[in-house]
Amino acid sequence: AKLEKPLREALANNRFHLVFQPQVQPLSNGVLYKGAEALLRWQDEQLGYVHPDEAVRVAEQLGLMPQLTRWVIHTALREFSLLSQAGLKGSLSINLTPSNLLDSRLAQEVDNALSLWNIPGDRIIFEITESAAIEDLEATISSLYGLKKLGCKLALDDFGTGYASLSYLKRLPIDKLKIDQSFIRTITQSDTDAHIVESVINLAHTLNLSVVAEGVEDQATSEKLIAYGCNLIQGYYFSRPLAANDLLQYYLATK
Ligand code: G
Ligand code: G
Ligand code: MN
Ligand code: NA
Repeated sequence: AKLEKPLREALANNRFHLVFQPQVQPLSNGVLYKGAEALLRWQDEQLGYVHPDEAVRVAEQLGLMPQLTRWVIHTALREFSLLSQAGLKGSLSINLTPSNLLDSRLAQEVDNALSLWNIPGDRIIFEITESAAIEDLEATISSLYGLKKLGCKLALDDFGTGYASLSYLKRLPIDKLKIDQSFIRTITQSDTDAHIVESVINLAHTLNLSVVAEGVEDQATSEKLIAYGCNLIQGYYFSRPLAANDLLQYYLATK
């Protein structure tokens, strides 16, 4: 793979960074800040911007996903700890792939990082992001319980697309559901998509899951989701992903 050498070098030389996208609860007179999702960014000297999906795909192929994820977890928790000392409240969401959950060291590493940065586990949400189907469901579930034992919350990401299916809702010990942006984007134009989203929100609430909608780009979409009872909104309408300091400014401005 042409990305092998650059990826190995980027891992060795700390060439990645993270951005943070706010998740909010819209109010009639502003927004309530609830948390942010950490998103990987890689700006390579030669290749330019490499999309995180691509970086993750190559890391999976090369068996480098444990290292990449370790970098993400440590960096995200370090930055979150500094931001929290500066006054940031709310949660931090971190993406994990199904392969991460088959790494038996994961929960121990998260535990170590939480202790190192003095972060209560219940401020962290792990988003299970599909890059492949979950293969070993028993091992995955036991790994998820390892994270839950640390107090962390779990979200099923990209719900409605690809592999993220109803059987996962039934079997995984999750707390939240993130509805994929491909459904959200069209709810103001397509009655079918609007009905699907409304039904998924109702289904989630019946199962005691809270719902995050992502990819919200305008007020009409946001208002429709709120009318449906959606708990949290993430999208460009409220904020693009931000550098750590800009996240703090965003939070302070919403207070
Ligand atoms: O900002 P956006 O283009 O960053 O993200 C694109 C995709 O990359 C999303 O599906 C997101 O889940 C994934 N992604 C972003 N950051 C990470 C990360 O740190 N780990 C994993 N596994 N996926 C990530
Ligand atoms: O991990 P996940 O698949 O949830 O990744 C979130 C992705 O969605 C990131 O790539 C983020 O940059 C992107 N994103 C978040 N909000 C919006 C939005 O309002 N519009 C678009 N086009 N992308 C968004
Ligand atoms: Mn995500
Ligand atoms: Na998603």
